[in-house]
Amino acid sequence: MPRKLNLAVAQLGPIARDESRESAVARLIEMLKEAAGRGCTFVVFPELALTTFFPRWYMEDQAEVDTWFESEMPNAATMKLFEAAKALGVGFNLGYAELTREDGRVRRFNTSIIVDTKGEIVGKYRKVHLPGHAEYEAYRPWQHLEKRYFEPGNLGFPVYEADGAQIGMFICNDRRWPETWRVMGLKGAELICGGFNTPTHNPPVPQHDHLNSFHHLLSMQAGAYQNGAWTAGAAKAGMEEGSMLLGHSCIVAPTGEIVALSTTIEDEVITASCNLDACREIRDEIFNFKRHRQPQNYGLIAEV
Ligand code: CDT
Repeated sequence: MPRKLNLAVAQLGPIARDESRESAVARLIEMLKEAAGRGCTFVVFPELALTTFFPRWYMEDQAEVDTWFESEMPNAATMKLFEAAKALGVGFNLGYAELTREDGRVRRFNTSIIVDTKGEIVGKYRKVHLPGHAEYEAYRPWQHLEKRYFEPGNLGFPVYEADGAQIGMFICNDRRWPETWRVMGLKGAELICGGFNTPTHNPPVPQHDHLNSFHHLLSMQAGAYQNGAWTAGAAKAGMEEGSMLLGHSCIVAPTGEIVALSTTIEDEVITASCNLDACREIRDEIFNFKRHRQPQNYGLIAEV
């Protein structure tokens, strides 16, 4: 019997700046229920899924910045999501802004977690590749201040076992980097998933704007095929506070084939039945890392 994971990706439409976390969580729970109704046992939610994409605004007051962060997980606003997941027997991957005290100082990360079907957090990832800039740039209609508000993740690219599946996470910009996928591929990930907030206008290179979806799907499909893993990406999509965000949430098979794709830029659940054993076809026969990799020639990739 092949090992099957009934997987859902829950895309969010826009979250307004003044929308409460409670409201966002209610939308996530609605989609969790829909996914459960379709027989799914794991749901991928977007990056920073509890609030609007706040790095589009320049803020100098750290106290104001910190209002966008969570210092506990679960917390009062998200507890209902954890309870619903446990009651429905559905695990999930959720992105949020994390404020924590580590090494004697306050630290802020763009974070995601894996919660299993018992409602327990079994894995955490902190975004490694932070795009954008750290200072105000007047020419941009919207800022992209991830480099100001977060520090790069310090957990590497871990792979966790959750309900019998080997699962790793990316967060948005990470998906464009082959190193992200390869490290988790080398660790045996069967599903590599995450969320994204991708503005369809990129001010430094507007001549690429029309290629936005292509570059997203190219990255998701290459990551899947070249590592023999299922990949899943959940968008925060649509016109959010005047900034258009890409949709095209997707589930991709280890062959690189897109098996589910969102068709709206609103809250939308897409699903696929994922044969986890299909990873072996690529890992054994095409990209058999043990037999064919030549790491003695790859040194430059890991040098600064
Ligand atoms: N959220 C996020 O990482 N977005 C980036 C935008 C890149 S342009 C600054 C992305 O790679 O989709």
